Amino acid sequence: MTETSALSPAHALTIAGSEVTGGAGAQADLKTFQQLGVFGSLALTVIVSFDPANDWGHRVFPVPQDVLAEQLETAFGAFDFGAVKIGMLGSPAAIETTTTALTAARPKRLVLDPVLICKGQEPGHALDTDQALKAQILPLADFVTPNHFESLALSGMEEITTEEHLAEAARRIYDASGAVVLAKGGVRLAGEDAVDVFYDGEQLDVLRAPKVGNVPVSGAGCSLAAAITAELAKGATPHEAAVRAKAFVTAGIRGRVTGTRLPFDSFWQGAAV
Ligand code: PXL
Repeated sequence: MTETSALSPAHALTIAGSEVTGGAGAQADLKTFQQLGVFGSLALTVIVSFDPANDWGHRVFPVPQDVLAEQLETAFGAFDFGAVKIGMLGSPAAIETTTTALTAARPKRLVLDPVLICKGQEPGHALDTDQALKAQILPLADFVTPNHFESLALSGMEEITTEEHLAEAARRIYDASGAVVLAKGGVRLAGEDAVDVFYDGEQLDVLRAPKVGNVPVSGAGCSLAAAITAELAKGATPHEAAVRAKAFVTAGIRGRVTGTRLPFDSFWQGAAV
């Protein structure tokens, strides 16, 4: 049975970073919420720009912690959200601030996109953030959507090269956290299909869609977790939300923005249903 949210339209909050070009991050979340008929609010954690003169390297400006805390106080003061998404927090300090606010507000249906690093960043960059996310935010999450790299980090597995490995990672992450898992294979697993593994402690379901190219599209992961959040806010079950979000992401990747000066293609939320 699905239950409907008290607010109409359903409301969702994202706690996320700005990615200036607009395919990923908080912009992706808000566009996804809108496209799926959900009223979106945002607490901004960091502001990401790139350096066009230096191979489009990431430049990350953290929002001061008191400003993040004030945004969270406002958002939770204003609305009883149907669901809340966590995207890029960016630092142990932001994780601490967010944990404090979540522990006080106890929002329903917390979806964690465990963003450790962005494409193109060095893995070593994120170790302290990785530890803090695992220790503080993951135990609060109801749903988590790790990509290939994040599944390795959160499951402790040494390699994920097959569907069976991905399923094992989903099981381990569920067992450790109690959160429903959608572990994303994306273009990292060989084969014709982009495969994601859903696991909620009882049901293990492998979601498939034909791969669209072999290069990751910026914003696909953010939009997937945002679509799950939107569907949960509207009253979907976790499995229904995962299935609908997968369809949304497949459409947005097919309709991706190409041919810009950016070194990546961008997900287009407007293409998706
Ligand atoms: O796609 C991961 C991601 C999430 N959030 C922000 C980002 C990125 C990648 O660039 O900038 C703010």
